[in-house]
Amino acid sequence: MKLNRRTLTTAIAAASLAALLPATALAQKKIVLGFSQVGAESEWRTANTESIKSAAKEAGIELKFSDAQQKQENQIKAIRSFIAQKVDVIAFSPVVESGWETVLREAKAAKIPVVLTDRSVNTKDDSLYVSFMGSDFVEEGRKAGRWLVEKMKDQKGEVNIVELQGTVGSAPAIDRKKGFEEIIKADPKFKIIRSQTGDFTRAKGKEVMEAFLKADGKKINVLYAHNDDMAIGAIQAIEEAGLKPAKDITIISIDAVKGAFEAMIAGKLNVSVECSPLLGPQLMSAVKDIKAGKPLPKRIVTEETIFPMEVAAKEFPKRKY
Ligand code: GZL
Repeated sequence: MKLNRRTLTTAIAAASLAALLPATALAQKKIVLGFSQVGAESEWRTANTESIKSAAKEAGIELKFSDAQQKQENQIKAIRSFIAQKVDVIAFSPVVESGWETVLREAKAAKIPVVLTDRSVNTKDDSLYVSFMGSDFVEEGRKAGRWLVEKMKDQKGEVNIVELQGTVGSAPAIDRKKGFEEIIKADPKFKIIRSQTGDFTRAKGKEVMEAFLKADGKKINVLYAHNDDMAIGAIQAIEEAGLKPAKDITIISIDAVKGAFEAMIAGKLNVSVECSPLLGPQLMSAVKDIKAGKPLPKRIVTEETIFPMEVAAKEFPKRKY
């Protein structure tokens, strides 16, 4: 191909200019992270979003953030958009466990590394993501079960439990149910008499608890809610039914958000199992490691504890979410 003099001159000028660019300018090209968030369905999610946004700012990482309003198709659209924009890394909290392989293969084909945060995906091909960082939801369910077994150890008769499940098909809903049942099945006095999704929201939690109370009111001894928002909604329904939450009905929940501490201090919630949303700093450090070519563990588990109402007032001032 014959280059005319003009093109040749321009090419040489451009090459010399690039050579003059201080290396730091090239090295300082900002890392671009595309993040697809589940939605804004709970206090936990709001705290998780805040942690990611503030940590990206702190780390000098350019964040492209998308809120999927709890719809998988919106998350898939967002991931495709990040691929088209050629971001450096993609991270997301999958709203449900299944249906991700096609879009994750597209990210792999585009050579864009993917980090799972908070919730994981069902896949046989774990080369589709670099690392999954988040809580052990089965263990959270076990902690809830162990607390109940201890609380009811002197209870002779049946313990009738109603369960507010999280979003159908989501890892936390599946695993929190699994862990809780693994523990209570050891004693036949524990019976889950009703179980239905409240989709992790206060409104739905209240609505479903109203239906439980209408059907089984006086028979209900325990409510096991997969998150604090549904528990708080259910507390409203229990009070409107003329019953005393945490006394007439023992209430166990998960997340340990501010609203849960307020309910425990008010004597309306018995216990909340911690599930930390503060994944932002860990995610940004992982993104930087990926860009620096450093290996990451496939699974990074968040360390967590449990807060019974008796310690709520003392612990509340120390809480970060
Ligand atoms: C758990 C997270 C769950 C929270 C809910 O890591 O995925 O989703 O428990 C939130 O509050 O809606």
